[in-house]
Amino acid sequence: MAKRIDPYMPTPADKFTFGLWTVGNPGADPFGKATRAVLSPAEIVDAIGEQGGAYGVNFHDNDLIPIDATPAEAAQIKKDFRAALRRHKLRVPMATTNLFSDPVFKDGAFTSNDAEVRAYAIHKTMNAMQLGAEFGAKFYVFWGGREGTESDATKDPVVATKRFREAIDFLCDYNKSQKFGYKFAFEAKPNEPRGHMYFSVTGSYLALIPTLKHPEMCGVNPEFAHETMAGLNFTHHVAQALEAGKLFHIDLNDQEIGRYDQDFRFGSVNYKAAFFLVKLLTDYKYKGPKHFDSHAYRQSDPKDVGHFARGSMRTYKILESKVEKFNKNRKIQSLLNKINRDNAKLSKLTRNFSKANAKALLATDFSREKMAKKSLPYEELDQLVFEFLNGA
Ligand code: GLT
Ligand code: MN
Ligand code: MN
Repeated sequence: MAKRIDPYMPTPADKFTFGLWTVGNPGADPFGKATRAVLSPAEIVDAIGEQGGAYGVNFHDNDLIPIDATPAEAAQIKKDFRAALRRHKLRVPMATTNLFSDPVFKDGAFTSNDAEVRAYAIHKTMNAMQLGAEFGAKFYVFWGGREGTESDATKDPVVATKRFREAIDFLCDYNKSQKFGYKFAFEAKPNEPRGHMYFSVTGSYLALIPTLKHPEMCGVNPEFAHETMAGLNFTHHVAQALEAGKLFHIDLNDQEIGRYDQDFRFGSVNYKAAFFLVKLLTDYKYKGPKHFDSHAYRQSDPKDVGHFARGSMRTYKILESKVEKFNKNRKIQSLLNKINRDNAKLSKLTRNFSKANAKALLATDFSREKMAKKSLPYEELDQLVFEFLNGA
């Protein structure tokens, strides 16, 4: 009997990636110790590779090389890591710097009030960029984990913005001078670990980028949990980045609004929000890596961590196949057609300003009452979405 092919089996073409800190997360939290063994980078690569279908593994400098490793230790770790990547045909698409764990960054890195700390943060990033480049990384993520305040008495937010820009401009030029070929991707977060983080939403970075020295080198890495923890609609933020040509990378996970920083498995909390995100990425042909920045529940043993990793990829694939069906669903599409009413004559007038268009528009007679009476059967549409997603 022929084997049935699993339609949801991921392949490297899906560009699913995991961070060393995600599958390798040992389950510690602010209230309790680790519940799983700490794995070496090579062991984490094995755990990811064993699931099959992943594209790559990302790291912070210190996920791979501990901050106080000797040169000999570093060389051995790199050797083992490289061998594991080869074993599983995994690559390193993205690298980043840990600018948040060490006590030196207790009050920020690029925005610290201390010029010595700011310089050290840039120096650490330069070395981390070198490390990522050794493994072929082409995306470089900046998550400002400690950039922010608890009390606004402590820092001037305008000065902080200028300091952040200065650091990025320096590093963009360094990227050029070393010919690393990185694309920088900024990741926003509203809070945790700081009380108030600078650049709290993706749009904050979209506004910063045009003010940089090398805006073409810079884009964003939005994370599902981050806008969501502030109660915002993540998909809308991603859409704005996409539309601006700035969606370089994306972090997929899940989060309940109003709770602690959960980093749950993608799609585990809000199925509907996950579906509309996958729909956006599919409809607009997002081609960058899809990084699962999440970790298994604290209760999970290593086998269950495998379910977490496989589940993350399967969920995406399942939602992607739903998108295709959604876009072909006759009832849904005919409703959408009804709702989107074209008017070629008026659109021609408003597309571009000209004195003639302005005059014609002012002379147009609009009936507010008639317009307001046009039906918008959104209840019908949203119920169809529910029934479609739940297979009724
Ligand atoms: C950290 C954070 C993530 C960032 C990582 C990159 S580290 O786990 O919670 O959102 O993407 O620095
Ligand atoms: Mn997160
Ligand atoms: Mn992230």
